[in-house]
Amino acid sequence: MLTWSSNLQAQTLSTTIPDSNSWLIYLIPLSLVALLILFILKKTHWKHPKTLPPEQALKPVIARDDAIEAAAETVAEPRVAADVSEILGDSQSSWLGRLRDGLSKTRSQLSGSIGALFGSKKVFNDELLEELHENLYRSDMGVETADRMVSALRKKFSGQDAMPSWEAVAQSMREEIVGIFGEEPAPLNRPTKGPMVILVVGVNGVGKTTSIGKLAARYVSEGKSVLLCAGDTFRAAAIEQLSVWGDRLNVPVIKHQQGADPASVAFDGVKAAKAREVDVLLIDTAGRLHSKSELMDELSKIKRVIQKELPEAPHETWLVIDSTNGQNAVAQVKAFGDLVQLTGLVVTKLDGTAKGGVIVGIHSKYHIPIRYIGVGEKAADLKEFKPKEYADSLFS
Ligand SMILES: Nc1nc2c(ncn2[C@@H]2O[C@H](COP(=O)(O)OP(=O)(O)OP(=O)(O)O)[C@@H](O)[C@H]2O)c(=O)[nH]1
Ligand SMILES: [Mg+2]
Repeated sequence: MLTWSSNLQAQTLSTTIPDSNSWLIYLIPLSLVALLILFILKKTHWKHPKTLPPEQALKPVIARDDAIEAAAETVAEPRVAADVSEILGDSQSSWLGRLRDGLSKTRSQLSGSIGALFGSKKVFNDELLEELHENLYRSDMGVETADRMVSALRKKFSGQDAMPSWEAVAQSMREEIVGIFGEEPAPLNRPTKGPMVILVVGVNGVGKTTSIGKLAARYVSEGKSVLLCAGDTFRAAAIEQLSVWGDRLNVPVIKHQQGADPASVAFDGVKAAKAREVDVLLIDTAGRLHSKSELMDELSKIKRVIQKELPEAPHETWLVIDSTNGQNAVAQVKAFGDLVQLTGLVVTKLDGTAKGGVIVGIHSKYHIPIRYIGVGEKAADLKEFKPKEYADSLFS
């Protein structure tokens, strides 16, 4: 009876459940189809965030943290990043043209006057060198630099029978200038991980905010993700000015209301930069002519507060100076340098002065690297400082 019923059960089972081999027949093609679907999805939808097209990569990330959410509310609406190449639209050759045009006043002060001097004199003597010294000095190169250049020329050309050609003298001065700066620019203090934080300081009207906008354009064009921080809360117009750059470049801007504590805006900026994993954070600051103690307090508070979020920040602190301010700009380097540790200078408005030699004077006096120079109001008019390009544009 028992045997009969177990046989019956076995028969019933064998008719309703397929054996293990027939399951495999369905399982294998099903798995292959699933794998194929996964492969197609990965190819079409899943990309590493770093490889997103620029217009998507620059879209603000939804922040989870409360502080960042508050800041994210004020983020500018993204626009198409292709605008950046239109805004910059510069090639190396057009930059050299701009640089040459921008330095034309200083060049005529140097090459024009000194060239004419060499054309009018018949003998290479102390009198000629004195006049040459005077011309160099008038370009704001400073006494030490003028001394150095004159001694180099004296050493090279004194005692020669023939008067040296202007071309030979110009070549000598180009070499001296490149020698003062060195061939290679000082390396930037880059973070090993996380955003590079650049704090931009300077007195009012020197071109801080405009330079930040121009720098942002340049970094975006190099494929970097950028965040701007409106740390100048003194005037509503200053916040607006940075926001306009943010809109133009499709770059988010962290900002608070006018009158807010600049240190807390900077703190939100660093926090957002970390959360969004941006490459560069540029922090604008107010350009009031502070008394020294107020300036010290505000800048050191900004530094202290952002270091709570990112201990090694700011990686770079750049002082913006207006070259048309001449010796006043030199004094600003000293004043700010005494208060904050400057890691670079941005020298603006070289197009508006015959005293563009001030760059050489400042560098040989304070040995602070010149990071960027500005030769006009357009975004493409600010570029990395290269001593050879500068020297070639001055003496030609
Ligand atoms: N010609 C010329 N103008 C420049 C250059 N850089 C900046 N400017 C102009 O200088 C003016 C002041 O620039 P801002 O960027 O507002 O200066 P700021 O230092 O931020 O000023 P505050 O915020 O008031 O302290 C603007 O009209 C800029 O267009 C330059 O290299 N050449
Ligand atoms: Mg400003």
